[in-house]
Amino acid sequence: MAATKADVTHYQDEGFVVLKGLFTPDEAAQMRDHYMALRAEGPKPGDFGGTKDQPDDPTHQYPRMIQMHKWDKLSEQWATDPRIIESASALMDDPAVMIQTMIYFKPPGGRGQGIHQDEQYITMDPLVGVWVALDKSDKEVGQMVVVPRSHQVGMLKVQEADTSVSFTEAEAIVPDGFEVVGVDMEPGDTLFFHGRCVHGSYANVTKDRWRRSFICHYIGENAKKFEPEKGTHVSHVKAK
Ligand SMILES: O=C(O)CCC(=O)C(=O)O
Repeated sequence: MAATKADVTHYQDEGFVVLKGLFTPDEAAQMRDHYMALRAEGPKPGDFGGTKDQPDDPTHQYPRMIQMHKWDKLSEQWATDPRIIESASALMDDPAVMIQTMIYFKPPGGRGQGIHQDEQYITMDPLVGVWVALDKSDKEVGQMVVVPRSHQVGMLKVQEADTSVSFTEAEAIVPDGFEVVGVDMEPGDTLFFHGRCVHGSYANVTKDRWRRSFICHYIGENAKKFEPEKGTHVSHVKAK
């Protein structure tokens, strides 16, 4: 069930699209169980628990894993699933090449990630982010938020994020007139967002619900690397 023509139009106009039920709830549960088991094995290369100024953030106990496809067969299989590859290729209008995998656990009380454009991290275009919900994802658990049509305004400046709610230290400065919108998702629903669509999340304010997500990034086969203008890359914000 790859992206339809209507999905492509929505993505082009708004900068994101949700493909409901791209993965089944059973597949989402399998991913969840798999990554909890991997996490329980202990530290993995590239673990990121967020800025150190909030030592009580449970994300430090459940750090985000990265590039699992390099050492875990199932991650590679899920990240190259034809449902994602065909959809990402149609949305970018360029054959999709997988470049990054991540699993963000966001346990109860876990911080979110300051809003940003992915091209403020990965300076390649076209780029698409793919976010598979592994749990029910709503406002309370710190669902994904997006800024519709922000992909049309070019690269935005960055500033220091509020690290009491963001586990990363930089965020995009969103121009006036744009709105931050939450995206409700069920396990298996998959959000595709343009490399310049501002997105991120707030904290999980529940005491007992997790918000796990499998996140991958793809570039177009014909993507070009670009030099970020001063003040538009997350590395241009001082690390805490
Ligand atoms: O999962 C989140 O809360 C944010 C993820 C994100 O912004 C990203 O992977 O680029």
